[in-house]
Amino acid sequence: MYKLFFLLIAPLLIFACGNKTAGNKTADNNPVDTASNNPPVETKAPNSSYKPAFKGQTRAPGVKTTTPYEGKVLTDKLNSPWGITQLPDGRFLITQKEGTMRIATNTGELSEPITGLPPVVNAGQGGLLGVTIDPQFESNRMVYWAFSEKTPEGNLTAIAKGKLAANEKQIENATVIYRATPAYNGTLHYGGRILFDGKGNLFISTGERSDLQTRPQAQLLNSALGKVIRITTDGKPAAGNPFLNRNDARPELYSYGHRNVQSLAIHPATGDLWEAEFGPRGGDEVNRIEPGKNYGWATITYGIEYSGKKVGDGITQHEGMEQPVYYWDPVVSPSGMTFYSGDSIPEWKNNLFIGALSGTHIVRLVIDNNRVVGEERLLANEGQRFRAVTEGKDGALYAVTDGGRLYRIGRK
Ligand SMILES: [Ca+2]
Repeated sequence: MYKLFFLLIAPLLIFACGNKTAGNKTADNNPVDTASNNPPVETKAPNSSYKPAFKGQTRAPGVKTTTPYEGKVLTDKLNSPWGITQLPDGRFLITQKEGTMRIATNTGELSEPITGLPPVVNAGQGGLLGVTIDPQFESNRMVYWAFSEKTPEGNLTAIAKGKLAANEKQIENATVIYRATPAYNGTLHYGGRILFDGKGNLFISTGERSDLQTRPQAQLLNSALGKVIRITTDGKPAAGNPFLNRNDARPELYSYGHRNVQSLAIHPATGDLWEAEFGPRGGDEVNRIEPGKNYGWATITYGIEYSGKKVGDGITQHEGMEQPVYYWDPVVSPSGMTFYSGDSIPEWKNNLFIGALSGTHIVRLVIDNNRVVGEERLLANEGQRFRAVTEGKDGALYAVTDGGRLYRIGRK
């Protein structure tokens, strides 16, 4: 009761006193900013002593969802799910790391595993990864997915497409349309998200394969490692890609300088592509992706090596390299994400929701003018590694976890 009194009366008192503390000035103008004095959700010490490039780039003020909501476990019978996308009829198509897909109803009934996909390297961070469906799925039943493929030269992130059979038991005519070369003998940092760009092309994300040997390729335009890539549904470079006219660059590249991108989403109001990527020890990032730009890894980072040493020269800013919109130190390990475009929980509109693996929660970021102005942790008591989040047509969020759960997070 006292708190409520304080919230109602304090702004009046400040106003009446002529407000010498101007920091909270916008509080009455924008409901998003009412929490700008709240402490950040992160309370642990950072690994590095790096300073953010601008206010709010890390440890934004904590916010709290006010609409009553609940996270309900619909099933716990999935086997290491990785990607999730909604079908036109409201059910969900979900990949399992082992190399199969399942269909789940929005009450949690699961189909038998869907087979017929090319073999995957189900080891380390590899396996069957992200999935999306064709914008014309209702007429063509086409599905697109990312996976770890074994080749004679090593493993790589590959993209394939195929038709979901009428009986929903197989993928028919599975065809690999793109390979993010070079291959490498390792099982880490495959990236692996995939989504349509709104113009009929596919955005896909890769990783730099983790080792010091392959890491520099994130900066190289003649390598597909550590990139966001844009291709047609036939695997060709998309029209309008930023490096189409350069001899020294691969035409499928869209942005570069990434470490390991497991999150891609398009902002429902601006149409911009956003991504999140894993940092090393500290330095997980959220970026707004513009074509042709360099996102800095491994020249700039807010993280340090797992050994505790600095990465490269230990710098966080460099001419010609983009600053992350937001970063975490310590890490949360951001995997699949989505923007919320529904009306069911009004304060979530255009917020970004990210599955956190080591963080074992769902990150909610309130974004205003391409900056993060609030952060909340959802379902932090569940103890689950959240692998991916998508939005349902019913205005709820649906999330899968490494432990095999499918959650519905919606209005109570
Ligand atoms: Ca970066």
